[in-house]
Amino acid sequence: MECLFVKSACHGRADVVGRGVLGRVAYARGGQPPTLHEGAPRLTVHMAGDNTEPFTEIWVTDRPVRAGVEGSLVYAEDGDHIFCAVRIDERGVYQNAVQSAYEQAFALLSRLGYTELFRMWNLVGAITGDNAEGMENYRDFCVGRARAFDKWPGRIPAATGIGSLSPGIDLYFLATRAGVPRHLENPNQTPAYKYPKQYGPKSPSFARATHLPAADGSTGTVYVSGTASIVGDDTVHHDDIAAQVDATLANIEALISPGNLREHGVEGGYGLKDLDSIKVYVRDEHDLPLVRARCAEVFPDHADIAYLNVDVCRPDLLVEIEGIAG
Ligand code: 3EB
Repeated sequence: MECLFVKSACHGRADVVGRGVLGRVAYARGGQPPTLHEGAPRLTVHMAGDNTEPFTEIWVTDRPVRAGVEGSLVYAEDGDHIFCAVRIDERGVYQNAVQSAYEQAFALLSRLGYTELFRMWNLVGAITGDNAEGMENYRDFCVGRARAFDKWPGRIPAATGIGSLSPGIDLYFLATRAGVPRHLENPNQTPAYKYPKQYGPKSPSFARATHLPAADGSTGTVYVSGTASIVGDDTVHHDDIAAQVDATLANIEALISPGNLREHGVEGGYGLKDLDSIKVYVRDEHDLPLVRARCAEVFPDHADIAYLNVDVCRPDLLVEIEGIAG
């Protein structure tokens, strides 16, 4: 399985043609709920605006794919991996709908035998705005997700939790067979699921990264969660975008370093030059040039890298970065 970013103009790209598609996520200037499109799940999320380019993230495989719809979930599986997407429409309070969407996804994964989630994306409209009861939408979301995970025997994987530009919540998941993933924490950050109550009644359910082994015994793939300028549980470098970018990059480096992988029982290690499928979320449009310049220096020239101008889940966070090391 492999992740590709495709600009709308390159539809017939050679690395997509002839391969199985597990899912397409269009990062676009408007949203559409998930459906089956040309035999594969497609979800369109409102994440691109005037300052950033739309693109489509495509999960491809060389194995045969079977796709389906179950309730509001759309999914495709190849025997090793499953992609699954669901949209939660705008409402006054999200927690019950979030819990139910997660539980439906978990039930599908259990039924089809993909009992280990290894990556999830949570794209939350008005993420730092308030719900109908005056609770921040992100905190409301975290309550529902945490309740679903409380009842799930599997472990908590890497994730992105980030703003989107329309109301409602888009979720998509990747899962695999039991016993395969290892979930990683960052020695310099408090595990998010142990954040203190000041950040919300239920702490965010995600790991800093998830590792999947390679078939040939090499180091394998590390799915790096959305990472921000947080040390311990504190936001550091308020109002300083350059310093927040550097603290974020330092967090990613520490997370994927040989020392931290060894700590989690994984041989080998990675650096920023091993990242691909990178998404860089920037809150303020006027910070985009600085962030683009810094990322161009540190990430490989050949990497797929997308910039998104959206809100981050704490008002004091100016940037969040995710990627895949391998
Ligand atoms: C943080 O480290 C920044 O709630 O799924 C990053 C990745 C963040 C995932 C989530 C939130 C989530 O707390 C925010």
